Amino acid sequence: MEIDILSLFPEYFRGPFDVSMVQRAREAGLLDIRLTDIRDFSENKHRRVDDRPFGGGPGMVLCPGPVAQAIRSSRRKGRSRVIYLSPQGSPLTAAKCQELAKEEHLILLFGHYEGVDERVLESDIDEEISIGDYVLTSGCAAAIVLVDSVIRFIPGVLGHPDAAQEDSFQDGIFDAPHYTRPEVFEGRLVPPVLLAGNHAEIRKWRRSQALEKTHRVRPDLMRNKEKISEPLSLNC
Ligand code: 9D3
Repeated sequence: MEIDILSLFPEYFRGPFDVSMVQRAREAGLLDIRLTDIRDFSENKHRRVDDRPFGGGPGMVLCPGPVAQAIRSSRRKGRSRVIYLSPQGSPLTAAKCQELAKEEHLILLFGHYEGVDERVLESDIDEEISIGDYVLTSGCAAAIVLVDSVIRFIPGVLGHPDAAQEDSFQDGIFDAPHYTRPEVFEGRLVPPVLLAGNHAEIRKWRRSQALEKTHRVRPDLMRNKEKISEPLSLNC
């Protein structure tokens, strides 16, 4: 997969994309990330790309010209999906990440300052995505979240081919708790079922723990889940 990130701060991304999974995916040739500075497409000698909003109001708006040129310089006919990250977009979900992972080329754009001139969104954007109902200072962090959550679904990026599918949220409930050595830590014991070696019991216990926590913390995720039933004995 190829990803072009269009922004005013290409340096912002160097750290996150040069470590860990992302770095591994890039080295394995599964992922190619290009960072483009929208200022390179400025139409004036001061490299300005923003201006005051028509109609008044606070802040600055990214001008359509440089943004359109930046998108069009990255775009490849019929092969690119152009995503605008903004607080007004449709929410990013596991299903959306999985769908985006099938694309061969993503172009990511986001507002700096108050946002981007609406006309370039109309003419050059395929879809608008938000990463959640809270406000960031810029879309940079949202772009990192999108890249990270999408590339997990590219075959070969995670060590084990089914890992992405098996993870939390894929089937709509939380992960079960994990334990490792020592068996006693500051007086706290590892749940005995995990030490007894009965794998059917362990599976049952993990499922009940996952359901119990999901029910407690995110009752909204429990729709369509099997009822927390008798043999799973819960203390709620
Ligand atoms: C006062 C109006 N604000 C909109 C709610 C302006 C504004 C705030 C923050 C415009 C851009 C931003 C920066 N955030 C993003 O670009 C962004 C974002 C977010 O803030 N929350 C969740 N998802 C996203 S995706 C891009």
